[in-house]
Amino acid sequence: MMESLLYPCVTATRMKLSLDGMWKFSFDRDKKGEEKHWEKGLSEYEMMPVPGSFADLYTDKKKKNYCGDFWYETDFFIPGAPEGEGKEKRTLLRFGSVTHRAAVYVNGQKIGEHEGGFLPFVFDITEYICPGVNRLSVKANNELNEECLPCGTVKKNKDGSLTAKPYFDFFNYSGIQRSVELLFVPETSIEDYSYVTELSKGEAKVDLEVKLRIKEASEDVNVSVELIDEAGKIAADEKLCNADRKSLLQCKSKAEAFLCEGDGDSASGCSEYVASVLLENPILWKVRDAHLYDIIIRVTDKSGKLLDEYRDRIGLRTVEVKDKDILVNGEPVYLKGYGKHEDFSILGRTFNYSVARRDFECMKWNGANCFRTSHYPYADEWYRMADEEGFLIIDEVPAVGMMRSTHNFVDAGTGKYTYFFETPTVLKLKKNHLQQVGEMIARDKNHPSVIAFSLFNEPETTSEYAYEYFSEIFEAARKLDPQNRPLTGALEKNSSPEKCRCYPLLDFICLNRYYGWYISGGEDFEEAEGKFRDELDRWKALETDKPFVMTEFGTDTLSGNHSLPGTMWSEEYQNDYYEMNFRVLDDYDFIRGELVWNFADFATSEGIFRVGGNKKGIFTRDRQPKSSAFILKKRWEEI
Ligand code: EVA
Repeated sequence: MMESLLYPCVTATRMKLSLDGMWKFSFDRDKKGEEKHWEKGLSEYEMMPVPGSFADLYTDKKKKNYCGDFWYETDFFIPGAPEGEGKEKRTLLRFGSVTHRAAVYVNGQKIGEHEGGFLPFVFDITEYICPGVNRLSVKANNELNEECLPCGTVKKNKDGSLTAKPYFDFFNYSGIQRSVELLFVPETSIEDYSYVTELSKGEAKVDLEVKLRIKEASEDVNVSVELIDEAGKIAADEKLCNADRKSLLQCKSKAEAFLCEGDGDSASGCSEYVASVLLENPILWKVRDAHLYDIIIRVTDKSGKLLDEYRDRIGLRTVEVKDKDILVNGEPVYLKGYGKHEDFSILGRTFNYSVARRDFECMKWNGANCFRTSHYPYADEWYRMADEEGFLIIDEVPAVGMMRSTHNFVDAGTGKYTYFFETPTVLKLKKNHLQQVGEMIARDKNHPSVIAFSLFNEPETTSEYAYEYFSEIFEAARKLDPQNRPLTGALEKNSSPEKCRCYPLLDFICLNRYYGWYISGGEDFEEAEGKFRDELDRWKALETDKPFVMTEFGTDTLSGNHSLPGTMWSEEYQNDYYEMNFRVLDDYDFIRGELVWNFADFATSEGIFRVGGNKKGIFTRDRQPKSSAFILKKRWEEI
């Protein structure tokens, strides 16, 4: 059974302990670590920060670009529980992410594996630990292939070493890049919860569902939920319902409600509790005007003894796509903002509160309201911050590189076809893709900031094979989100209105287009506008009745490089490019958003197309504005 992906919290019944710090670290160049029993203790090692991306900490190029197996190790201390206490707690080990895959050992015993480098995983280690010092070892691997996300390949060098060859345009940062925690949770515990908001005049109906893990199937428990508003008041009176599901649904209780048992799977010791809560004059979560409620879920036994308590923050809002609009709380919203990366100098992809805080500050400064987590789910904290700030997120699974090319950003416009979805590897790839869609939605479903899930970036969508592949992915995803959010994916230039087979699967259509950069750039810039208009006219002619969002458009720009007239790589050229692109977008009413590429300059593999990384940032890598930031500010403050 998959352990709960709920964000860790400390409450009356739950504790957590951070394992972040300096861990032992060793590259395993010959992949002999297991044979040599490194899980029983590393004999040779250096120290490495956790969380951290190892690449940019090194001065040695072989180490920076290391590809293969590598090991981490740390010790943690478990205090002996006083008699009678702690015995009924389970100890869970949670990794925010390990890129791209991990095998985990506690005290030399393997406790599990996880595939995918951008989502959390949790193991129950209760049976593997003892009071006193315990050893935790992780064998990680950062190789790329076509069966796992994100896609790529590896090159074997003469000396036997490997070099990652991504089919994507960002550096293959790796390591234990997010926090590691021990969680102490009760035996009978809250596994998961979800909520769906429906709005009608002056009222919000909130349908709650709580999943419990019950220690003994026969255990009789009560589940209650309390919503607390920003003033610290319980948002409405209490009303209990302790009937079966039918009478429960008729029972419209107020903000503090007892949840009643639904169709749980008691065989697995898991049961579901549901309730409908009716709030009068709810304070809604709005775009850039966030209001949150604290939610406290409690499980008690029949005598009233508290068994488990979980706390979180939720926002009441609805999202839907209707006609050509994206509606939040029934009102059309125009998405303004960025495709981003988790990327910063030295830190690589490590989550850092200060960097994230600065990013929100910059985005707010120039009037943005949205970002796409291109090209992978970000650390939990990004979403929590966006919830507080009223930002909208298009949450993307790491399905990037589904075109066999290490320069796909260039090949995207050429009509090149690589038979990606006609290869036997797609069966395993699909399994991994489905798993990561499942984990992403399980993790992120309760964030009001998340308004859509993006299930791919720039795959080859022109074949029947691609259609079959993605039909399954979309069908599966539609069953997973209790809030039934819009699903989308970002299409590259080869996915033209005539050739793309997959756009009908999307609730709104996301386009990545570089007219004036990869297409008709430089001396040919004058032709770019006409070509861009021509394509949008052809989309319009399809009468899809769906909103479109530009999810990428931009130019590489070296900060401080000036030229009059604007020439490629200069700040003036970036300004000319955006002015032209905006002129075009403003003429098409089905465009419901513009997310420019990229928020900031970011690291990539080395190459003749990249000068110290991708320079399409509106901000430099250290988050200072290029001059186009002011153009966006002016525009977005007016829209
Ligand atoms: C670019 N183009 O060329 C971007 C890439 C991005 O960084 C794309 O989706 O089409 C990709 O990852 O700058």
